[in-house]
Amino acid sequence: MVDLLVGGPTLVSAVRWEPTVTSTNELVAAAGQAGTPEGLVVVADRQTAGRGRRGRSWEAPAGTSLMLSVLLRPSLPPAPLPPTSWPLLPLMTGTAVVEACRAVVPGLAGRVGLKWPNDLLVEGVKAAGILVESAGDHVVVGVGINVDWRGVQRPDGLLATSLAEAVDGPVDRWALLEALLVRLDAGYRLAGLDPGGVVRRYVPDCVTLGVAVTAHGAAPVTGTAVGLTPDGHLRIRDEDGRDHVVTAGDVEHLR
Ligand code: BT5
Repeated sequence: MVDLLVGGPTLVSAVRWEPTVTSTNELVAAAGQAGTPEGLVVVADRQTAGRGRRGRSWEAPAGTSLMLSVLLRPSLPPAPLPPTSWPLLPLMTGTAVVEACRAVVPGLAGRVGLKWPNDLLVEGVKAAGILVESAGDHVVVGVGINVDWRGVQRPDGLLATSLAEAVDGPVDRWALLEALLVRLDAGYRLAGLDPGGVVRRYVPDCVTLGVAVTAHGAAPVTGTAVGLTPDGHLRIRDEDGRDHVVTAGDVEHLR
């Protein structure tokens, strides 16, 4: 992957660091509407209205996490991605996140994985989330990684871990940011060149595969997660041997 980076990452056009924002996704979406070029990155120390998927919230004590959003315009050269392939971007981002975490925190190797579609789990507990939102011709890729929550009062009732807790040692937020942007750049360019490769690269890190799950959607489905479709949808085989394809929603690991 990295050999495609000869000449360095080209995705990033500007990086803005903000002490406090409502939501980095909100800021970058507004920039996208205003015609800002691809590659704006907004990083915040604290969010007052951090967003999760489906109207949920993302909470993180100030200064403990890496929270950022990147503006993409996937229809543009050099490797345009047709809108039909935009749903692959969350999976591409998940791969970049897990690879960056492993690269910067070697003690995590073998202990991190992606719960479909794109929660980063450390030994089964969530340590990062991804929110990809699109409007018109732009896409906002939002990533929140719990970097170091040691000794920090965590939000009430939240089952979460952080990278530093997992390895019982410090983790460099800025090294993680750099590692993530490099991998997002590579993954994004590869997605444009070979959309089918996004799922192939994602599968080895997906800890949902082979696990008994319930997908909570309009009609809940329980069975074994047996694979992904080329579009990145989850295939669940129920106890009668019937396959169900789940395109979105929340999946619960049953063991
Ligand atoms: C996500 O949603 O996991 C996507 C989170 C994306 C956050 C980033 S931060 C930078 C950018 N700007 C934003 O405003 N958002 C993005 P979802 O799968 O819906 O998970 C949300 C659920 O995870 C919540 O309902 C909580 O149960 C749980 N949660 C909230 N904060 C968490 C945290 N820091 N660590 C682990 N779990 C958390």
